[in-house]
Amino acid sequence: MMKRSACRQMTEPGFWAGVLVVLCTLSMGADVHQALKTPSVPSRVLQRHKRDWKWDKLYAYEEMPPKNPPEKIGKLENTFFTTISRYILSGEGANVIFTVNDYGDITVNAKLDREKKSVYKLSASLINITSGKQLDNDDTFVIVVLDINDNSPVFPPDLSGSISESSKAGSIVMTVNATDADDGNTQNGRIEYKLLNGTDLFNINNKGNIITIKSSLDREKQSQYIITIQAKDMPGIKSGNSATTIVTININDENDNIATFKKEKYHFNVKEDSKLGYEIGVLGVEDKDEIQNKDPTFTMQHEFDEVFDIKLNNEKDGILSLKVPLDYETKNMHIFNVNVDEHTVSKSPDNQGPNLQKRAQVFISVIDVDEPPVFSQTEFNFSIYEGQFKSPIIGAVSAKDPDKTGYKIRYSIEDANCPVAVDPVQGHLSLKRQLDREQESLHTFQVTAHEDVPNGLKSYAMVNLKVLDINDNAPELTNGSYVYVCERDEPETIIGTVGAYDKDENPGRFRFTLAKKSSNFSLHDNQNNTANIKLKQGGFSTERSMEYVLEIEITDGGTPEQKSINLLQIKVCTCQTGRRIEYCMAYAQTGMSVSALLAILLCIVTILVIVILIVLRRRFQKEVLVTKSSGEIHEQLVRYDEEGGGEMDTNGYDVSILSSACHDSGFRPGPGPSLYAVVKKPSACKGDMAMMIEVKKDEADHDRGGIPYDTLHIYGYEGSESLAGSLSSLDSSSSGSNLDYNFLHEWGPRFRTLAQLYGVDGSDTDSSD
Ligand SMILES: *[C@@H]1O[C@H](CO)[C@@H](O)[C@H](O)[C@H]1NC(C)=O
Ligand SMILES: *[C@@H]1O[C@H](CO)[C@@H](O)[C@H](O)[C@H]1NC(C)=O
Ligand SMILES: *[C@@H]1O[C@H](CO)[C@@H](O)[C@H](O)[C@H]1NC(C)=O
Ligand SMILES: *[C@@H]1O[C@H](CO)[C@@H](O)[C@H](O)[C@H]1NC(C)=O
Ligand SMILES: *[C@@H]1O[C@H](CO)[C@@H](O)[C@H](O)[C@H]1NC(C)=O
Ligand SMILES: *[C@@H]1O[C@H](CO)[C@@H](O)[C@H](O)[C@H]1NC(C)=O
Ligand SMILES: CC(=O)N[C@H]1CO[C@H](CO)[C@@H](O)[C@@H]1O
Repeated sequence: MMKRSACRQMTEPGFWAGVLVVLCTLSMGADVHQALKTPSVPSRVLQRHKRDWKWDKLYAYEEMPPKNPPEKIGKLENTFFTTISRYILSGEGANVIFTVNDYGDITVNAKLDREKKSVYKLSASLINITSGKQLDNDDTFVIVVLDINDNSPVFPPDLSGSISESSKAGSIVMTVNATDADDGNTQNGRIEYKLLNGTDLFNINNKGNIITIKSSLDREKQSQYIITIQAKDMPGIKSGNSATTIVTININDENDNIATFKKEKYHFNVKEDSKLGYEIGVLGVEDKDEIQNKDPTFTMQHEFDEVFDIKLNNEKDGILSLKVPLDYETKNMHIFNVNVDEHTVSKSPDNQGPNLQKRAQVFISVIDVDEPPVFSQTEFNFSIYEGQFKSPIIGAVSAKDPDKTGYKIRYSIEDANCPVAVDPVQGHLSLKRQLDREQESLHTFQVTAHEDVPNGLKSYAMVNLKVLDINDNAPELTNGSYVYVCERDEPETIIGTVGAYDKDENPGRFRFTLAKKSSNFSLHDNQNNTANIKLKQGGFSTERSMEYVLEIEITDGGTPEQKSINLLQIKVCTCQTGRRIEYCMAYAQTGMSVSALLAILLCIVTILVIVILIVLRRRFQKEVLVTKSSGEIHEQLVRYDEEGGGEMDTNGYDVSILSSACHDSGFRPGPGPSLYAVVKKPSACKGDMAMMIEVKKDEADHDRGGIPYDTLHIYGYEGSESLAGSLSSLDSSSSGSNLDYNFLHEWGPRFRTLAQLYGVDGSDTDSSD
């Protein structure tokens, strides 16, 4: 049975108002279950045991303070109930919150909270007190906790929304959802919303909690609004629990303002030597929109847009820069108009009208700067024939001072190695030395022009001097070494092809002829810079050790014609079929190299000198030494590459000079053996002779630039009373047997062999000197 006593307890106002509403609904005869729409409470529980268990729906109000005696909320009834049986409760809150007495009355012993637990599930059983036996099957039932309006709506923290400034009236800004812990199926848990301020601009529909705008907003006027919203439960009734929150609404920017100039006139100064792209200055513009919505475009007066350029900087101001260099001497002031415009998404009402500063005047003063000279060309190209020297002028460079002062210009070439000199006043270029195209065909150098004042400015120009070719080189034979004749070659066989090469440019076509006719070979000019060597007759054999040499004259096609005679060796070879070489005749003797020849010559000369020394020695021994005053000094060189030797070769040296060298008794030999200069003749020459030899020896030792160190130097010394006689070994050898050659031992190890040949005994001389 539902207890209706609660209606009597509605004493506290406000808080209990919600309960009152519920109860009044109930008291008006409506089914509680249907009114609350609680599906968890069955309309008829325990249909099966209808005859056994019987109770009505059980409800208990939340937040009721426990009473004494505890409040009865219902009664358990069972058909098997007798005085000796008893009801027992089990399940949620059994015997603590809910208790049952001997008569089946269920009471609440504690304060309930629907927001914590809204339904309690219990089961009841009936037992025989004496036997303790169950008298009926257990059955379950529920106790529903009824809601009272004990919770207020709660807003989420930090509510904010945004809307674009051009949005139309009625556009949605945001939704605001507050929550109420009370039963949402009752008015206790339902919420209505209300704007407490800002209602002139915003609207909130009290059910859908959607905030809309009443009219378009202008971010440039106010970019953020803070409004207070109230949420209240028990909609439609003045009482109820409420909460308020602050909502921030941001207005998003749109490009709805056009850009305008901040000033009517802009003045700038620019130096005339400013580089391209130089930033002259800033044309400040005003645009109330946020930076990302600033998009000004500038248009310049015609023709000036070819000189100047306007770009946007990060602040979306116009940056005026140089497109072409300025020249003070041509134009020292530039005045022009610039228009600014902007395409906007929408139009802000406060940014329209005819008085906007959409045009500005720009004044640019060009400042004069002392500029360096300017060459008439940045690069000069000249050409001259090689080998010329007398022809004085190659060409001329010229430069001017662009300034008003117009200083004179002086020219110079800073590179000292440059083969060209420049006239400092006229700028004429002339050759310092002859040029050779074959060495360097293009000379590139810099000419400097500088103002003829102290600390004058300089500028440079490149000059390319091309050296033109003249035919000054004779042609040469190429790849002649591949020409050979096979033993089995028939007459008219082409045994090889020769080509020609010329250092000069464009020599025209080479012509080939035989300088000396050959009975065995002929030469055929192919008219294409090659010539074929043909065999006139066969029958060559490697047996006969012959090497054939053709003298080929090659003429080039230049003017003047240059020709050369080239030797072409033709070997005789045994060949397999197809002229494949098997074996070629070797020509060892004739093929001897020049260096080998030189070496042989050197040996011959050395032996010769030694012989002369010996002869001299013998002569001094034989003859009575005659004191001589110092005389003329001769110096002659023996050259290696001269043929022959011996006394007959008077070109090489003058033997007679040597013979008189040390008849002088004052001769003092040098300290050690050193080729000819040390000829040690006991007490022969004295004073200046010895000095002379030392000086010459020293010269020879330290002369790096001259003749190789191993060249034999012969220094003759002849006194005024020269008794020059023959040095001939034929003359002197006959009496040589009784001579004392012991001095050879004193000359050191190089003369040991000679000493052993001529000397008496090598052992006793080692200790001397
Ligand atoms: C607020 O509740 C409505 C429905 O009641 C829902 O559509 C909306 O998404 C909710 N908004 C927020 C911010 O939770
Ligand atoms: C609304 O009230 C809040 C809090 O008092 C205040 O900060 C805000 O500026 C008010 N808004 C308007 C539009 O008056
Ligand atoms: C000079 O010659 C070079 C090529 O050698 C050429 O590139 C250049 O244009 C020429 N300059 C002038 C001014 O003729
Ligand atoms: C020799 O030179 C000529 C012309 O340059 C060429 O045609 C020919 O093939 C050469 N011969 C050999 C064997 O290299
Ligand atoms: C030159 O002429 C000869 C004979 O006409 C020919 O065999 C050869 O191939 C030619 N050489 C060149 C390089 O044209
Ligand atoms: C030509 O060759 C023959 C051998 O084949 C030789 O006897 C003769 O001397 C050669 N003539 C010349 C000019 O080399
Ligand atoms: C109603 C009922 O069953 N009562 C029984 C309770 O237990 C005692 C002792 O077992 C019985 O004598 C009663 O008949």
